[in-house]
Amino acid sequence: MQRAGSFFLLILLIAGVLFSISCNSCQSNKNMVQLELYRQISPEFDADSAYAFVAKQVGFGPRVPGSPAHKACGDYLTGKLAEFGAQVIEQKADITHYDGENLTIRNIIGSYYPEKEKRILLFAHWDSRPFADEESVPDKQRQPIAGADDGASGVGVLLEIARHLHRLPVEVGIDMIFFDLEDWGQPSFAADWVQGDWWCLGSQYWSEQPHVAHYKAAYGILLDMVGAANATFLKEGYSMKYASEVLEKVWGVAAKLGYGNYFLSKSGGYITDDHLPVNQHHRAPSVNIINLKTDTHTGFAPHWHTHRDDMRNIDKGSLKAAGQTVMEVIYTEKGT
Ligand code: AHN
Ligand code: ZN
Repeated sequence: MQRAGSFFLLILLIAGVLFSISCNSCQSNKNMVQLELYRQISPEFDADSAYAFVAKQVGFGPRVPGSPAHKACGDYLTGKLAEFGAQVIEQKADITHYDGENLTIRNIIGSYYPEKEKRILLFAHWDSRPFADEESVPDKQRQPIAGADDGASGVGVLLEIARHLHRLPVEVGIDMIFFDLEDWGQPSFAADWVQGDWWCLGSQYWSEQPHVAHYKAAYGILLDMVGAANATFLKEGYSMKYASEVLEKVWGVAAKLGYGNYFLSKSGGYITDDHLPVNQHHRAPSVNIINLKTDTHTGFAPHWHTHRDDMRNIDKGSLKAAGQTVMEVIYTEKGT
């Protein structure tokens, strides 16, 4: 019986349609297998639209904090969130970096139904790395990257979700945060290593000083590097440690939608990323949807922190899998 059930499932998966097998009557009647189609609740995530939002960001040039491209892209993102009906708050803070450089953090926050108590936090980083330290040639290592996957992809998916939130409401409050200064961690070629947590400066700041006093969300979802072809979203370590229920919920929804080939039931390493301070400061138990690899020396895709992280690496199938899954999660969430 089980073999027959698996056989059916395999065939149907190949057809690209997800079925759930209701097998209550299997024991009494060997030939009775009921197949039930999972009906998607959320509106159709448009991967072409998400792709265009990624391309638009990359078109500004590297979004290195302090640069004109960074300023222009930040203005674009605040404008889009406002256009899509969010209440926009910009959080700015001056910090001094490991190299003594003074930088201003610009976190961009878009809120839907700010009056609602039950909230879901969706986040990504919008800055791009000032270095390509995974390049082998020293000259190339000192140039900023385009950051199509690393940065722009997560923000592009969230903008597409914002576009839908404007048209069709959800039952819960949503906060989208585009964090700044995630990716200015010390480069591998740094001569003197300065002790400190130099990654995720925007999310560290917000986690300590949230835009709303005592902010808490029911849960949070980070999208980091969700744009490359054949992305594999492994179960990242801190996500399992701090937010295992959220992780099972999100991965379960992905499986029901037929994206089990992206959201794998396999654990990945612990990644210092924007969800870490959010979890540590108890702002929301948060998971990281991030493309992790087991066959590269970095643990990330081969284009990570190189000049190959440009639009050639962006794949609509991966954007769709990540985007539709997150949309289904929020559109099926009940308000209390
Ligand atoms: C570390 O490599 C320590 N963190 C990776 C976080 C990251 C960088 N995500 C994107 N770029
Ligand atoms: Zn990065």
